[in-house]
Amino acid sequence: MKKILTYGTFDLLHHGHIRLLERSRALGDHLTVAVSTDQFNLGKGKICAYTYEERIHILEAIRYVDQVIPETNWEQKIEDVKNHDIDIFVIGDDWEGEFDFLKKYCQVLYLPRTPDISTTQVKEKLASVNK
Ligand code: C2G
Repeated sequence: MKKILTYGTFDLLHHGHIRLLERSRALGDHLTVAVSTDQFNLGKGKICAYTYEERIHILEAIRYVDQVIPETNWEQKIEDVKNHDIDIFVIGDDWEGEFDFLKKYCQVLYLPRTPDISTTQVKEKLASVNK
């Protein structure tokens, strides 16, 4: 069984997220998604619209996602790859090169981001229509 792993916040889920998850799952037989906790997001400068519990509930409902685990720090990836017998680490190419250190443990892929959509854009669009 080829196991895939990716990480993210996945706030205000949109089709860019779904396309990333869809392409990731298509690389193998099982996709684990490590979802950033609210505490970890504060460190990323992100305050989410949806809580961690809400975000993992949404992700667990997605057909491409087989398992959801918490992302609580920047240092957990090597252990996650080892503990979950991961074959491929995948993430959007906005992170190009950032996780090449994982190449010692698994294949590392950066997938093209979906253009013209982001959680920030969704928030801005909502703010403008509610003025
Ligand atoms: N993404 C995408 N296209 C978009 C927006 C996002 O492909 N238009 C991808 C990102 O590249 C990432 C995933 O969707 O692979 C989740 O995006 P975020 O929730 O913004 O995740 P991020 O804050 O980048 O967290 O340790 C890694 C970090 O936790 C990644």
